[in-house]
Amino acid sequence: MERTFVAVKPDGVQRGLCGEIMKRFEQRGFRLVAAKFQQASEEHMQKHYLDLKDKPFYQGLCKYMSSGPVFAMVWEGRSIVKLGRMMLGETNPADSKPGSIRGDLCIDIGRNIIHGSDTLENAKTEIGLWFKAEELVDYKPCSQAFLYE
Ligand code: D4T
Repeated sequence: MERTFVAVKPDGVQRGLCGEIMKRFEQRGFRLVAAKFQQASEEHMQKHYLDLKDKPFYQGLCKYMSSGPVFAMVWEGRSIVKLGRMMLGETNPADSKPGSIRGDLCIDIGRNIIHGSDTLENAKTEIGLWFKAEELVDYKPCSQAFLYE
C-alpha cells in the first residue's frame, strides 16, 4: 500500500470544498490515515515547495498558501500517488478533464484548490513535513476485502 499527502488549499477551504474533496477519496475506496486543519507559516510553505524555489511564482505561492487555513490529509491505497494525481487533474484547471477535482471545481492555475504529492518519494517527504509519526492512525477498514482481490 502507498500513502500520499493531499491538502485542500486556502481557496478550496474558503470555498467550502473540503467535504467534496474528502468524499471523492473516500468513495474511491482510499483509507484516511491522518487529517489536520491548520494555517501554515510562510516558512513551512517554503519548505513544502522547495523544489519550485527558482520559479517566478514561488514567493507568491508560498505567501498565498500561508494566507489562510489548509486541510492537510494523508490517504492510503494501492497506487494512490498516481491515482490521486489523476483524480486531481492537471496543474492548470483549464487543462483538466471534467470528472477530475480541478476540472470540476476550479478555473485558475493560481487557485487550483488542492495539492497532491506527485511521486512516492515526495509523498514520504511531505507526510514527514506535515505530520508527526504518532499522528498517522493505524486501523483496518472493514471495506478492505471488498476493495482488493
Ligand atoms: P501542487 O504542487 O500545488 O499540487 O501543484 P502541481 O504539482 O500540480 O503543480 P506544481 O508543483 O508545478 O505547482 C505548484 C503550485 O503552483 C501554482 N502555480 C503553478 C502557479 O501559481 N503558477 C504556475 O505557473 C504554475 C506552474 C499551482 C500549483
